[in-house]
Amino acid sequence: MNVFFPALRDGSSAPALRFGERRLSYRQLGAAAVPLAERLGGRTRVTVWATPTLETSVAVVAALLAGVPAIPVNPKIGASELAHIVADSSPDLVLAEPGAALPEALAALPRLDIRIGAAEQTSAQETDQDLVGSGAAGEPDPSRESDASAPHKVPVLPHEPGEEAPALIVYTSGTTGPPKGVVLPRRALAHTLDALEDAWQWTADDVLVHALPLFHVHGLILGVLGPLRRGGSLHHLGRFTSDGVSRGLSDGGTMFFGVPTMYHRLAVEVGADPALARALGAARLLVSGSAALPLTDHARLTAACGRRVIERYGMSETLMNTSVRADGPPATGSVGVPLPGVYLRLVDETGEVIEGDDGETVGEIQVRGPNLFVEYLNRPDATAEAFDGGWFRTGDMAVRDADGNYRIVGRKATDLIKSGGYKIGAGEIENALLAHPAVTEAAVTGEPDDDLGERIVAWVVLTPDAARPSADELSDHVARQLAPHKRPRTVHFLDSLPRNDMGKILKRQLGR
Ligand code: MLC
Ligand code: AMP
Repeated sequence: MNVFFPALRDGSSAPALRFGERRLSYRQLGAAAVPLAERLGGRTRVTVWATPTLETSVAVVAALLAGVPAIPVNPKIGASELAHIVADSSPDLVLAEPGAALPEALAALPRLDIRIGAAEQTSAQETDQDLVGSGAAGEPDPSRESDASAPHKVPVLPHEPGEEAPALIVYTSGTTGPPKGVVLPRRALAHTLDALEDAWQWTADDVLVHALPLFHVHGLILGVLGPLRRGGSLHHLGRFTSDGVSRGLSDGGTMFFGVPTMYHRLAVEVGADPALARALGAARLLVSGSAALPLTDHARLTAACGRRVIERYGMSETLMNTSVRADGPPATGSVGVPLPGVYLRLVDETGEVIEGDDGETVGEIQVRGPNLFVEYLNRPDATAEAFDGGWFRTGDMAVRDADGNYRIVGRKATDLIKSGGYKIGAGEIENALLAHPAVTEAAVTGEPDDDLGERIVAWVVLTPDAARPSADELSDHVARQLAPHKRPRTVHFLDSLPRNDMGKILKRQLGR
């Protein structure tokens, strides 16, 4: 039988999830997620208001058990991006933690609160500590209790769906237009997590520490579903601080996952913080992903704590493709070798496959394997365009060395920006700026930034006679329409944008 989380079936009192001081054992997680999964039966798609909480984790586990695709949504999402996601995915329910104030587009949908408290369906044999589910407010929260003395009770899991059933729909930015919904089947999730078990020797004894958001692949699939599939545990820090990482790793953490911006901040602070250096040095594995980690940060961290950070390379559409192996050579500065079962090739601009491994010839990475998504929701055109036969075109440019390691050297599209590990399309920000009444022309670029990797920069021409907005006002406008991490960090006001004879904006000339 197809069981996504074997440890849930055992229903042990081993720790599964910890957010701050709130914790759930596998038994408690099963007792929360199984009744919820039963209530989700028959739904087509559910939106999850993806705060970094136990509730979000329980909701996604329940949706997986029920075979109902879940759409995790950034709780800081702006109005127009949310309107697009709701219209595109037409969810029939929203799952949220009790008390969460939902924006209009979600408040209009049927809502189910994820309560981690005493269950509605109680039985005479159950003690308070057994009662974890979508119950009434004000009842004891077992996530704050010890599970050690609770009687052993194996939850009855529903029959889980087949491998190709869609599990998650994750929205990701493209170069133009609004974000696309990436439909990820259970097969892709299971394959990626099991390939990482092999590459990282990830076991039930591992305690993963991280502070990633739960509405993208990195934090949700690797960071929550990963430990739960292994029978290990997650300690989520709520928000990223170097202090939190130091404390989390000193308190039993064995692995840390972060984006390069987090590692950069750790690298800046670790030299003057011996406790942080000790904590990082004692971790079994430090993994960076979602963007490139500069060699200077690698070097600073290794010098201060004696450990190497390993990089893995993935994408919303492909989940994980490659990794530096925990049991392999360090390969610092590369994203390592293909994961088991995943095939990569490099293709030059004429469409020819590059056969050599000279570490110098640059080509686009194309990927094939069970880790791939099914389609972009409602976008057969975009899905067809993304594939070259059975190979997915990543748009990432790389070289391959004689040991089979891939090194990413750039991106095909200049209109995709990676800032803080988030992928952001220049086009969606330009459209948001153009929707402001004072803006008549807009161009957006990504400029190098030590902390964020790339910083969003806007170049705007104002409508004659309109009241002149400040840079902050335009930046806030984008944050309100899209999301705070999509706000331009700098806004330049110009009299006109440089264009070629066809009227196309010459972005490379901006700022020169
Ligand atoms: C910034 N802020 C401003 C501002 N500039 N507010 C007003 N005016 C301005 N001019 C706000 C920001 O919006 C943010 O608000 C806050 O100030 C702090 O900004 P920051 O310091 O720049 O960023 P920070 O919030 O500290 O976040 C850094 C970070 C974050 C690294 C913690 O970027 C992050 O969590 N990144 C993870 C991205 C991720 O998970 N990517 C995975 C994608 S999956 P507020 O309100 O937001 O706090 C993928 C596949 C794969 O890529 O391979 O993994
Ligand atoms: P997303 O669409 O948000 O899932 O982002 C996927 C993109 O992140 C990839 O196409 C790469 O450009 C980038 N990426 C992910 N991991 C790495 C890495 N380790 N090094 C460089 N780029 C990365």
